[in-house]
Amino acid sequence: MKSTLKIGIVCYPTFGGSGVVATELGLGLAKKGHQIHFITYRQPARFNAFQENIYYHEVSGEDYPLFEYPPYDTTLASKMVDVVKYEELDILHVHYAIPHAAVAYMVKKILLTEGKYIPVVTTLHGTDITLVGTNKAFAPVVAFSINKSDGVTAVSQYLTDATYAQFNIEKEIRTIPNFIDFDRFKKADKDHFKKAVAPNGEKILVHVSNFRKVKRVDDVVKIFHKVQETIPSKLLLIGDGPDRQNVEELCRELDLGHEVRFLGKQEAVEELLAIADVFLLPSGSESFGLAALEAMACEVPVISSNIGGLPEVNIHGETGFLSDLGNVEEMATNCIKLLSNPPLHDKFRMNALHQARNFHIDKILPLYESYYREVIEASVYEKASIDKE
Ligand code: GMT
Repeated sequence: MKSTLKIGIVCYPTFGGSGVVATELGLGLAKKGHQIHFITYRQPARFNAFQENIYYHEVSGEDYPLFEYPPYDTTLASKMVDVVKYEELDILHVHYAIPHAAVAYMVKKILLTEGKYIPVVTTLHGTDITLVGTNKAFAPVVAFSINKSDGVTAVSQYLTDATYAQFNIEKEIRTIPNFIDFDRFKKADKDHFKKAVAPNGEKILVHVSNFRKVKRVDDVVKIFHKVQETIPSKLLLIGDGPDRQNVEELCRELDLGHEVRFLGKQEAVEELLAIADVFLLPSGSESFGLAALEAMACEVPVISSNIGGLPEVNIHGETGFLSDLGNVEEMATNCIKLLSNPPLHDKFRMNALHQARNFHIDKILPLYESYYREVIEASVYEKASIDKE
């Protein structure tokens, strides 16, 4: 088999975790010499500079008076067919089952009519299974398109198990965890930054998310409210989304106006993580918790819920503390325990870094590369049996 591959990556180009993982994966694979073709409706958020071996194919929305809902799936499928054919791709890797896995199946069928077999790997990220996927409006298509993918990966053992539990899955799901690029996420000296945020040496608590209900940003504020009663501190809220207005109102009610800063969507999250003392992630559902891993790589201990895949990332009593969903009292107590005990805090910082290294990009990327090769090899037999039909 060729030493480098031509890979099509389909994802949501937003700040959501699945888009971030897909983009970082593409960037990492391109550095290793693979040719990467992103197929999406907007340039992915973290792909913002020219890089060798990377191509971007924009899916344009078709507007026509008849279309109350522009048929994105159809335009995406047509673009995928076009790119697979003309760029002679070896494999398609689609991130987030809905609608990408179903569209990939259609693409496969279209290409088969021209005698080309394109293997498809689907990566499940979380809400495509746990929240959206279980919705009756999507469920049959999700199960079908997972079963029709040539390869399926999930970003945590929890998500693999949850997928088997929720759907009738005939395929082997390979767990390949999310990863971290240590060239980017690392502890850095940002003292000037720290002084601007916490001029009197206050502790800095950070939360990053897309402010959806599932992230429970109101719990973040409630935890902080308790912490700042004991420890002078500031809270940085990074990201934006539907719940932001409610969270802002809660901050006003609790009179936290001067202690909480809403920073909105930020490209350089690592610069803010570099000044953080604790990261808060009390989510109601989290298949992995990439934001927590990014914090840990910057030596920031994590206070989180014990939901979903979070215990695979954040180790209770070592890299941070985990609590039952909604137990803001305990989360605040654990946060105070850490922040008021510098030797313990330092130990947790080092443990967090150590644990993050288990998810080093150099360890995880080869897992994807060998999985692609496995899937491509198996698909040769698949194609041969179809040719015989
Ligand atoms: O939850 C989000 O913020 C976005 C969502 C996505 O798919 O874009 O994130 C999911 O995928 C991430 C990357 O694999 C995981 O780190 C998140 O835990 C997961 N979110 C949920 O399961 C709620």
